[in-house]
Amino acid sequence: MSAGFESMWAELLPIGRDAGSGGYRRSAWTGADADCRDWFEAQATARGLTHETDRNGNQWAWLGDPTAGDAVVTGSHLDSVPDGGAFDGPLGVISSFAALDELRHRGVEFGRPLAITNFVDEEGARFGLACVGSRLAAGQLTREQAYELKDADGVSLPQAMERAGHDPENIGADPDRLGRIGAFVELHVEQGRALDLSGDRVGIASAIWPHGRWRFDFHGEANHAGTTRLEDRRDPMLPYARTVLAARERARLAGAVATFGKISVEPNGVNAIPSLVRGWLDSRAPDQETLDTVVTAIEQAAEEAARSDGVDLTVVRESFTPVVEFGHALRDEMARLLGVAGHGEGTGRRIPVLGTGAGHDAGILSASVPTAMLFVRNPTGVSHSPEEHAAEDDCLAGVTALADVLEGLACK
Ligand code: HGY
Ligand code: MN
Ligand code: MN
Ligand code: MN
Repeated sequence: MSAGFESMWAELLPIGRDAGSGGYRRSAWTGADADCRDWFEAQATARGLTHETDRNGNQWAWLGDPTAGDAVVTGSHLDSVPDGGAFDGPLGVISSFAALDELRHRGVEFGRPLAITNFVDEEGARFGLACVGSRLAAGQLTREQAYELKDADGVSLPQAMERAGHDPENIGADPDRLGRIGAFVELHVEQGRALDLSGDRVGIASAIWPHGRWRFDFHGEANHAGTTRLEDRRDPMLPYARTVLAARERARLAGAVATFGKISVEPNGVNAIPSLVRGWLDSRAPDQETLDTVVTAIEQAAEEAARSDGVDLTVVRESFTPVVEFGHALRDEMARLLGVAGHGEGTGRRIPVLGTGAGHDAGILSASVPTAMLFVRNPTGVSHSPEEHAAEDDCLAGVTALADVLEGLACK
């Protein structure tokens, strides 16, 4: 990797990495997150950029006047899912700093302010809602709603912010700040294999699938695991298990995806039949109608299963992100700039344009700001796992592509 890229990677890599799993545990407002934020500020300062943390905890590193308006902004996030990979988020932030280094090396002259961002709490791993920092800034999450968010230990978001040294008093919409952004480009490791299959190093996002998170609460009756006859049980684990299997089948039939990846059981004892099994569904689909169909089918299957086991069920939709179609103006300009710069020549094809089922801050911001995404090839497509990977030369191709886009957008 180029010296700058390599040294940034080497500094960031150990932060929040679990020695056992090799995965990352960088939940928002934890110690690991604080170390990542310190790293971000040091990178900004080392480059003479003006570092600031906005009211919602998002970090910005500015080149030029932050108040001038029409800024070109690039960046991503540094937090991770539990035992997440090294690239999801950090590749975008490191590539942004490396692309700026490349532009300075080219000796370009900037005609617009440039900023690099780290959006806080993109994964939503701790408080259950993804993209908290960008949702707050974009007014898609109110201060009141944010104050309701609690982690598994009952620590509220504002408490966690305060303990991490960030005053939560003024969290909320930041229209002036977003109004000063003329274009936002997020580089991200692809979370899928489209580029691997097409043989391209980089690609452009067309859309983000509609997706959401639903909480299924199966209420049964706690009882003794050893003395309660099977016919006398109201065991919520059974309808939960049936629902997990039904979700996979309904998603397969609908051409969607559905995952029950998180569960909580009360009282959670080996020798106790649970009183409550709480399961979280993450479901996504290429379009809204398919998503509605598959979630309705899963809810119906859960209700039938609960009824047959004498268990009560409540379903709560905890979050939802509608389909994001990235605007053609910036997306096509990015494709033009990449074409002019010769990206894709190796394959003789135009830069591939691909949809994704993964949510991103860019998806949230696209409602307020012209936004585009650049993907870097992931040879296995694996993400949200310690196995997540991107090859060195693909990462550097991503940096060059981002630099070419930023030069075209921000320079005279
Ligand atoms: O869940 C997502 O798609 C994103 O990685 N937060
Ligand atoms: Mn992610
Ligand atoms: Mn991400
Ligand atoms: Mn993202």
